[in-house]
Amino acid sequence: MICHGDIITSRLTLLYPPDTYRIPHTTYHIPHIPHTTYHIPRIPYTHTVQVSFGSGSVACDGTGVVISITFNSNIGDLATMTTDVAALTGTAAVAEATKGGTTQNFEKQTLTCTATSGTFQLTFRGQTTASIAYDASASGVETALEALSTVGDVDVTFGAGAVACDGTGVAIAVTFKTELGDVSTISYVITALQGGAGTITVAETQKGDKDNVICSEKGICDAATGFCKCFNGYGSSNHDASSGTTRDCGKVNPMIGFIAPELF
Ligand SMILES: [Ca+2]
Ligand SMILES: [Ca+2]
Repeated sequence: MICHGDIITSRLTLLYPPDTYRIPHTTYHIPHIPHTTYHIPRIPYTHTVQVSFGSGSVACDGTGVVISITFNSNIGDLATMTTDVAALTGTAAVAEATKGGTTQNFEKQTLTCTATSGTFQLTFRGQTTASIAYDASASGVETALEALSTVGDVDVTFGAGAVACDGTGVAIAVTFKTELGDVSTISYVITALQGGAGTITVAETQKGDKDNVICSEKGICDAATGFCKCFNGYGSSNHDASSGTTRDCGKVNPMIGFIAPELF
């Protein structure tokens, strides 16, 4: 069993970019898959960090060096590190610079349409919608966007009212549910909007920061089908940690099985 051998060789620490995984003394299933694509589930107390100095190239000096430590693979608000300076001529202090978060966000863009007649079009990633009436419903705008080959699933809501545009401006919130990460900004065509006098503005109200990686790093992409073959414990998601139809291995399912005792 190839995977079995890897674990023995690496003495409980598996190196696989971009993270280092350390297997704890607990029960996890090791998938039986080829060495070159071996991966194991992300485990809460797995650690890799990035370290940088605020200045210079040494960790300490007579005036104080800021050592920034970013926890790349630990999720959430972590306990503050402690220091042992018994063997140091000097002092060390620790402060939390940025609190770790547990959620990632879909991109949300808000268009404000001000017009009382005519039509407009929206463009995303080079594809442009059919004409959308100034008084289209939220579902009408959503359907127009989802007809684009560059858009999978978006949610569209209005800040007020039931029409896309009015004389004082309607906020049209577009949330990208399948285009992950920081996506490009929607642009628009307004030459037919209120005889060219209508306006649309666009603002990114939530930058998307959901990861967009092959099979959520929890499976193998089958190039022939374009679908993921997920490791045990992972399945299809809705891109938001719940069950869905996207075969991306982004849903955590109950773990089954255990590591053979001889591995420890
Ligand atoms: Ca939708
Ligand atoms: Ca963006």
